[in-house]
Amino acid sequence: MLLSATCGIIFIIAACSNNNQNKTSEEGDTAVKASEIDIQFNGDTSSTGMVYIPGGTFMMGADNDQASEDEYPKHKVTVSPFWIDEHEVTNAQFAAFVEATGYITTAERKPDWEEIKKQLPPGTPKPDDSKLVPASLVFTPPSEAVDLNNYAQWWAWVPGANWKHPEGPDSDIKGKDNYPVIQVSWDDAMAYCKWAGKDLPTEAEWEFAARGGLTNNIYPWGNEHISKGKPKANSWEGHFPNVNTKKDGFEGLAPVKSFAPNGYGLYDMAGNVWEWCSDWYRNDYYQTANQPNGINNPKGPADSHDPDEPYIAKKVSRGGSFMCNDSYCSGYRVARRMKTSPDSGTSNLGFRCVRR
Ligand SMILES: [Ca+2]
Ligand SMILES: [Ca+2]
Repeated sequence: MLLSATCGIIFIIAACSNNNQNKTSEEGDTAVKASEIDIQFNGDTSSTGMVYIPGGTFMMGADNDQASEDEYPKHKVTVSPFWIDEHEVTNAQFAAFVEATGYITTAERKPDWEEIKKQLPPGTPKPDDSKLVPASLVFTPPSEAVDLNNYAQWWAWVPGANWKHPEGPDSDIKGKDNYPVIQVSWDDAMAYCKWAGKDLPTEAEWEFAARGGLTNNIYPWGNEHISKGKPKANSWEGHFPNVNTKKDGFEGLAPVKSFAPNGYGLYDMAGNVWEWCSDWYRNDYYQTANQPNGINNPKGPADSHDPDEPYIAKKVSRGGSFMCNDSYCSGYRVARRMKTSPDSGTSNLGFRCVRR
């Protein structure tokens, strides 16, 4: 449960307080589904803004005693060469996609109770209609120290929150063209990829790229602890989630490329926003991926299982965010795995793309 910081609308039904019940989405209650929007490739085959990753063989998984069970066993993986975005997809890039396609993100659509209840324990009552409105999960830090096992204390289901209004209807992204886009679901990220003629990275591609050509390294930059030396990533410094010392210069999101790149020239592979991968999440997947001769270009398991929330199918995300520190998730480690339902958008989750 500790790592399951994000799990979409399910979460409000279980626990989340709604502190904006009387606000309505300015985007309206559209019920348009992603599949009803025809996304066409924009025709741009250039590699502008992307980095060539040579491919190779590496040991994937746990590197230190902070590793959680799902990072074991460390196992041999080979990935073919690919291209990957040098930074997280930005608001400006996502805006261009929406402008070109008319795409409407998950958070801008009215949730479908028939779909939601499939992800809940049988018999879960339907939530109040006031909660089944276009909305997204917004980080709302408490003023006092709280029990880190209860993430409902720092997440709020906020009607009207979406990629253009990341903290709710009264917020916007003016002047933040070069910030990572947030409040985007896995479905939204895949729609963007389709338009861009790209794909989401597999979990193996992501980790290979994050390691930056180093071997058995804990972080994208090597093994020096994140809090030592000069700031290396946008993380949470201080006592999570109520005290943020901003030692790295940023309380919340940072513009992309605010910190030094890793050995492959990739920015923010640690911190800023978590990044969606294409794979389903299974806590035990590495046990089946662990083959004597290694495994080539793994694409993840055929289905999802998270023992913490067994009714919810989840996709993998990687790299940690501005909300990560050692007391909570240490998500900036290259081996750290996160799991999130594909219909969820949050304040600390974005993506970058690959082309193969
Ligand atoms: Ca920070
Ligand atoms: Ca990142």
